[in-house]
Amino acid sequence: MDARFKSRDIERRSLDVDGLKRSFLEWLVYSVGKDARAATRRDWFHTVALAVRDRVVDRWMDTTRSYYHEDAKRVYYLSLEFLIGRLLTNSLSNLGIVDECRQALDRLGLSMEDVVDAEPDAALGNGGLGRLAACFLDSMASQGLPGYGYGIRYEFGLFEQRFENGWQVEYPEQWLQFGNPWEFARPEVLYPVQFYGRVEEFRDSVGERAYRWVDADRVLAMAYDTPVVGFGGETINTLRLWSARATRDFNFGHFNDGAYMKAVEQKILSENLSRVLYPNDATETGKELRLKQEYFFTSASLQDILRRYLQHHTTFENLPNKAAIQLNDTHPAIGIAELMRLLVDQHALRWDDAWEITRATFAYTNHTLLPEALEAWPVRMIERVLPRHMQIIYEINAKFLNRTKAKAAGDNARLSRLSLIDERGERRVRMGNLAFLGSHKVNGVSALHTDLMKQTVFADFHEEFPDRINNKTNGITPRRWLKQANPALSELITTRIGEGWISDLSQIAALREKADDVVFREEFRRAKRKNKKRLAAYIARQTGEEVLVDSIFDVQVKRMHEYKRQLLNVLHTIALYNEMRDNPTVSWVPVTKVFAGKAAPSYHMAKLIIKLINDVAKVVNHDPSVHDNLKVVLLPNYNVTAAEIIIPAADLSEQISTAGMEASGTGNMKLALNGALTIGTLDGANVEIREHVGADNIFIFGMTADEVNDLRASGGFNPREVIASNPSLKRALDMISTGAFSPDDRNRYHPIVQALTDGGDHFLVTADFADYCRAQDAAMQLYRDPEEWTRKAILNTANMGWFSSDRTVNEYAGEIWDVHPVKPSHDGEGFR
Ligand code: GPQ
Repeated sequence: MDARFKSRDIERRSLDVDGLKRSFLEWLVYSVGKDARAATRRDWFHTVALAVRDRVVDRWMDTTRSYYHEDAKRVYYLSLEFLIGRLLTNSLSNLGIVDECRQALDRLGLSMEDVVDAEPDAALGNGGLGRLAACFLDSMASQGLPGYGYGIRYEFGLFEQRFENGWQVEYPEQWLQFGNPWEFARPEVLYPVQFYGRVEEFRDSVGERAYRWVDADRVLAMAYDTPVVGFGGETINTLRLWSARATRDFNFGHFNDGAYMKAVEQKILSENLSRVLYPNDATETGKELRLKQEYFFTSASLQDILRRYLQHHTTFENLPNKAAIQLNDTHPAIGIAELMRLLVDQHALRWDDAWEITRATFAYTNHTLLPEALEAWPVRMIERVLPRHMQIIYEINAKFLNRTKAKAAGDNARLSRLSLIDERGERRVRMGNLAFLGSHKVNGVSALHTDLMKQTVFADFHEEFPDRINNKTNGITPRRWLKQANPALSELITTRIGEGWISDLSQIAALREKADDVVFREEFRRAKRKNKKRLAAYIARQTGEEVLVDSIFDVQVKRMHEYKRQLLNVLHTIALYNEMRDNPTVSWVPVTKVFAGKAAPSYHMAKLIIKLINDVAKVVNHDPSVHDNLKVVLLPNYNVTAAEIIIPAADLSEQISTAGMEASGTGNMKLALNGALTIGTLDGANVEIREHVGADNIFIFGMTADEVNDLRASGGFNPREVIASNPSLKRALDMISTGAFSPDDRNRYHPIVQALTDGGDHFLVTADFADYCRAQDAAMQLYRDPEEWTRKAILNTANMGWFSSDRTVNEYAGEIWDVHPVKPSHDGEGFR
């Protein structure tokens, strides 16, 4: 081999400062096409990302090849959302070369922060569901589990949120505008996906009735692969995202007619499939394009999974032993009908065999009990878009109901609840029921949520299949959410207990005894203060507002949703504002209320709440009578990157949803791990967080899920009575309703006041207000005692080990997937 080639080859893998620096310069010139004098920050980001990617590729291929050679059972995580955020720090950190990279950049006169900040935030998701998928990818790779992510390569991620005159305005998020250095396009990995057309019945070679789907439109799914670097860089897994391409013969007829422009238009239209992420969170849309997106990525993924399986097998009975497919919510649930179609129509399996294989392969995770979020596609629409799948769904349903009917002994109400078809009003396919029936395991995402699943949405199915529902409490990756986002605290932790916690978060329990160590407390506070300064600077940049670093940073960051009750927090803010104004001589604990979160563009109430927060901020922040003791900020465009700055700086974590409504929450875990004390209801995973951190180290308030249920069952309550009996609540609401925060439009908040009063206050904001204020007071009193506060904060961090997504993923691997770690062999050139 040419010696020059060889040395460059080695250089590509070198992990020391000199080697990194040399390859940065080489990449800058030969791949980005700039010299150091002309290079922009973005050029440097691309340069560094490409050089880092070089260091990943060999091990990535080793990993893939090891899975292949061992014919290992793989898990396929099908998700319409992956909220991965930036990847540069993540890759460097998991490869263990952050410092080397910083020094190499330093020698080139560049700041690491500038380079890191030039990376766009990959927001291919809305909120918790999408971020969970990203945490799972990290955990699977970090534990050597053969796990693949499958999703859509949206050209536009979740919209960029700006505030104009206090209102949310959405702008397109063009994250791919300047190219994506992490991905590899795979133009040869291409699968056809069909829509529309009709079904033809025929007799197969042995005279059996068979079906084929004809006259359909066709698009192609093209793969883009992103390496997923596990901690330590041993295992590099794959996130495969599909992009829609028009077929080459697309409407060839138009060309013959000379209607060239029309053909090109058609091509553009068919590629719309992967254009944009739906911005809904925990709501269903019922749009045909969304259904097509779901089928598009599911079908392509299944074709890819079967192709991989068939490399080693000639029959399908071993599919469940070689592939576990996890459905992240019902979005890919059409895959159950699609796998049946592929097995029965294309591979000529008998129905019953195909069904057994399908059920043994799929598992389903439910993420919400909210009825408005449960997908139900009109039968009419599925019949038109996916005619063969509609037949298959009918067949699955008929066989199931026939078997149940005998048992149900004429209980028609029960039968109609179990049906895959909702016959009330326009007939619809209940995707949750399909997912349940077509899976061998169905899980909820916190202990409470799983219990409620058994009692509510899936009560009948649970009775029918008592072993199917199981719990897998969510988790978060400690790599991104502690090591990378909070270097100050992670370095402190590592100096005291070593770095084992990074890959085994249970080891963080060793910090418990440090809670009583005054020196450690001082250092813990110093780390928090550093993060608060960083956030204060960010707030100033983003909003122009100066906040006190020594105030309580009281943080509520999450999607804007009525059930998450940002309104409860706003009402407390107004009440506190009034108290401070009424008692100017009291020495108040200064408070900074930090909000961030996007509202679905069509969710008018959530957008009105955004405007209210901004209006309240305007009044409070400019009122000299509160002496800077209270500040309110709503940070724009909350995303993973913003979360990484906000979360490490929080003192108080707001987890205040109406009990029974938040399936789990994962922000609650990130904040507690970073040493924030939680103020929260007994909802979702808050219940388990309390068990782990201890009831003394968390501020719990409000009604329980059972109490909420009983109250609603007994016909609700009268919010007007509650309001009348609580002067501070009454005053706050009166101010909102009379325009104290909206002098330019005094009726602006009528819909909010209406919802909280005559509307019946469905989310029980007024009902929980008094107890919430009591908990807030307790938090403020505690904050006056920094030693005690810090002790509790340390105990939060120390007791959050169980909430690592490594633990969660291991539970899935052991109890649902039956997949095992594979150690990639990195031996010898021949293998590369
Ligand atoms: N979740 Cl159904 C979403 O983020 N989007 C959704 O569409 C649905 C659920 C969340 C859920 O609200 C949180 O409580 C969970 O922690 C999260 O999924 C992950 O399970």
